[in-house]
Amino acid sequence: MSTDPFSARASGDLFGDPDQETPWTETIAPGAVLLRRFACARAGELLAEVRSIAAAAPFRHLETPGGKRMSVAMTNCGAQGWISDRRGYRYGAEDPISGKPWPAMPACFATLAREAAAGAGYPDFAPQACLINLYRPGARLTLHQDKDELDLRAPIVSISLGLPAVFLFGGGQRSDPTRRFPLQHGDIAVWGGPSRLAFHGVAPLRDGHHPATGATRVNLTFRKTR
Ligand code: MD3
Ligand code: FE
Repeated sequence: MSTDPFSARASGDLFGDPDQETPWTETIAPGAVLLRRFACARAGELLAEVRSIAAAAPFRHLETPGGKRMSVAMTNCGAQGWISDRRGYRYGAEDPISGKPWPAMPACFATLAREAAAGAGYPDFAPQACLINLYRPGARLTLHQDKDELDLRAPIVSISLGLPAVFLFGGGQRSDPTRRFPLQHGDIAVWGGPSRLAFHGVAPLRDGHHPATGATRVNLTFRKTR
């Protein structure tokens, strides 16, 4: 895949945009908070960092332990990165493609993730891992739990950029009913406490164009892995 994941038009510097929306907060379940449009003002800076991370550690389609190719393309930055292969799901310090450490987590990533966690009631969040998910039309994440982290007391912070997606949010059992939440460019979700092990997924991405990312959605998830 190309090292420049977005369209040529993707500059996306919304700072100072008079159309900038004022952020607001929605609590969707105990411990789960949506900070709507919270990342809009910093989206251009975040996406420029994603580009330079992808130049060093390209987006790739991982294989599940069952041998299926994931439709979402992934890369990582930070001390630890999430990977999947025939041997299982895990965190590791090196990119298996290059054998080198994952690119460092940019200061603006860590700062925004910490601010978002604090805004949702989780002070002093210090993420070790940032998984970067790239969705093209049709890409999806089936219902799953995030349980590869050793410290489940810390929340997960998720930043959505580019095309909108429908987030599926269930309960503690796979069979629990799911609710659907549209996630837009600049939305941040924080999941912790009683919601930390909730089943969740992302519905297939609809085709479209976003001025900041072209025909893609980018999601950053920040985690404390141990
Ligand atoms: C709800 N990513 O990478 S993060 C993932 O949009 C993942 O790419 C989604 O799920 C994406 O694992 C959304 C949202 C998220 C993360 C952790 C959660 C939602 C969660 C943990 C508990 C409940
Ligand atoms: Fe997840």
